Amino acid sequence: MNLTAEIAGVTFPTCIMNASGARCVTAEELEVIGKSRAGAIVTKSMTLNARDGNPTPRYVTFPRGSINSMGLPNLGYQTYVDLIPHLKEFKKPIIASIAGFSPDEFIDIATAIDAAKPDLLEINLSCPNIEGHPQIAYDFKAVEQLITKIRNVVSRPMGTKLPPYFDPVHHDHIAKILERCGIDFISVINSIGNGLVINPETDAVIIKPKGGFGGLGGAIIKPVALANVRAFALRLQGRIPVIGVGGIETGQDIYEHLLAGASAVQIGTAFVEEGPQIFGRLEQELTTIVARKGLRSTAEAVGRLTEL
Ligand code: RRO
Repeated sequence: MNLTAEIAGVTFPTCIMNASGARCVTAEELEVIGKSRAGAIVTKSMTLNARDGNPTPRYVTFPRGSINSMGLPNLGYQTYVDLIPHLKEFKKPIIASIAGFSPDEFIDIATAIDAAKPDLLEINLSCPNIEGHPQIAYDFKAVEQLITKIRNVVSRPMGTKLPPYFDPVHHDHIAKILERCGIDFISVINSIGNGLVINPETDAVIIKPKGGFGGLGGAIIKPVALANVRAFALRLQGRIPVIGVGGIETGQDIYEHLLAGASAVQIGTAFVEEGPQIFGRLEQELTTIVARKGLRSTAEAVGRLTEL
């Protein structure tokens, strides 16, 4: 079975990789991904300076989901710049995720990381967990201004990590902006921002930052993820490939993302919970399903969803 994917001219040995944020902060964690069957190494979103992140508990699972408010813990972009040559030894694409607290920070980080030649850059416009810093992706004017500036300093393929949108008008609007700005791929969705999970035994929230509000992930978010993959795939028609993220625990979930129009997928909560062996398991499960459908490659499944 051919499980490869091609995104922005880069070939991925399989279409299954980690999502930014999941076990990908330290050199050791990134090496584990490199040695695993993951089809790429995706870094944690990197900021100008190293960050410890928010106070704990800041990531908790509950039945069929997770809530996090990590607060961008990462080693600072320079450490990742220095690490990229080593990570290239694993012979799979490297996606460097970047996040800034101002346009100038985004530009400084993008300039430096671009020079280190990761295979692709993923611009995170959708972190929900920093107090005083709203998710940029919900401010369409700010998105266009920021992406235009970053595009000017980046020569590598460059995509954006988007949050879920909940109205077709918003999908229309953001898709047009991404096309105008020369974006090479999108990853959808980031966690569903600012959910609240309550423990009825303790009458308390389950994570500490932001009064218990945090980004939702895991199986419960799959329908929202699929809707966003589908909405963007229909609008972008392959001109900008879509990486599907959200709610993937099984090969069946990946198959659904492919049908909706994802060319590749990223695994967040399930990778955190299961560890690196998840990539081999998902590969096997996906292979079985795609073969049963009579297809020779996962690429053949992309966008085949039918409507009633
Ligand atoms: O670090 C985080 O709190 C975080 C980030 Br940057 C993000 O993009 N998405 C998320 O769920 N958590």
